[in-house]
Amino acid sequence: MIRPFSEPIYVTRPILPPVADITARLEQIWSTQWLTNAGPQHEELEGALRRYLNVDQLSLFTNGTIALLCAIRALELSGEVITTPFTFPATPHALAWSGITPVFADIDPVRLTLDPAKVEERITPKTTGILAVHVYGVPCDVEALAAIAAKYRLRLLYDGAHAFGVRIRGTGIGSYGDATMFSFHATKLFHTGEGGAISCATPELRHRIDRLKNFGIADQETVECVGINGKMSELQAALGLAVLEHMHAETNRRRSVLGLYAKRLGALPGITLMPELHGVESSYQYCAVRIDQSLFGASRDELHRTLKTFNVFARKYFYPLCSDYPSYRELPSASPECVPVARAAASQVLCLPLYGSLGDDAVHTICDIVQSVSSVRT
Ligand code: T4K
Repeated sequence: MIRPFSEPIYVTRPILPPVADITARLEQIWSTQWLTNAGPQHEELEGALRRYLNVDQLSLFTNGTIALLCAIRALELSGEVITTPFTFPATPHALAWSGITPVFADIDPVRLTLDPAKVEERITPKTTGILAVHVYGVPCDVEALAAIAAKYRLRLLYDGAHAFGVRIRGTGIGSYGDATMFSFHATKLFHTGEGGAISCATPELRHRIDRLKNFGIADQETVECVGINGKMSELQAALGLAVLEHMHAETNRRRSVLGLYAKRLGALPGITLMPELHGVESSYQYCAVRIDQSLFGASRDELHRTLKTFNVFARKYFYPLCSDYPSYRELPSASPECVPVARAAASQVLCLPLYGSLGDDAVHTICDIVQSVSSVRT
């Protein structure tokens, strides 16, 4: 008999460095009395992350969504931007908040990222860019999207909220397209509590982004453009520097947990794990599985409910589809026949718990529950 967990098991848990590491950094902040506005912790973290992510230009932000808004403005996107419905609300919302119409295109059935052929079908004279998402850290087809962007002279912006540390044949994921947003929310592999960043292709774009996140201020007597406050504080940066020390251990442990899931669940009928693409280093952000009810013997929702009864809080990222939100469902591109692959994915995907402090015993128990749901019905 499988016993429920005595404590809730969540989809993720943040890296928590020893409190002493944070207080040591807080003492530095206290001694300088410098709390925000590109202080020493901020500058140190920006440099460290530029190296870690293997990107030339990086700008830190107070969260990923504001970062996305500033990138959209810096790239002068307008009119229509093609994006995926299979994402977190922040992606289409950042477009809508910028007065842009999100145009949904369907996704690739394996990667679950934008399908380049479907993107091309959605281009109109009003299209100014593509906002693609590296879902669960699985990279988009970056070459195909770059070719489309070049052919139609579109801007290419990536939402890399899940893609911290992903590399394609050694190249940092943030080096693709015009710019990439990273989220450093507490639920992310690397985090600063709340936080984010934009990596971008040129120093000129970086300069514009830096201006936009600081009210457009160029100097004490010059305000160059309509900016906003998107700055990361010294406290956020200090947490990030402490968290960064643990990345190696965390990714190793997550790799091992994912390996255990793959070993236990990989051969079960009706369960598919996300693909490992050749030459791609993963972000180990989520353990997403797809449930094919006809083979598994139970639906994704039944599995989700059963896991809850054992105190396991898996998550249906991303259900419902963004194109089904009241704010977007009247858009022509949101109609169900336009996004059938995304619709199927949203009904099948479940993110199982994945984090460094999750023990092997817990993973085995979660797999036992999954197996029991399947075997009861088959
Ligand atoms: N683009 C994409 C593709 C994204 O996924 C996101 C954010 C963004 C853009 C926007 O980036 P930010 O502006 O957030 O930087 C969470 C996060 O709030 C959100 O950042 C994230 N995506 C999304 C995928 O997940 P919820 O509503 O699922 O969070 P919540 O509070 O239910 O947390 C999930 C689980 O994590 C909890 O059950 C337990 C654990 N947890 C959570 C928090 C906040 C902790 O252990 N500690 C914590 O402090 O959205």
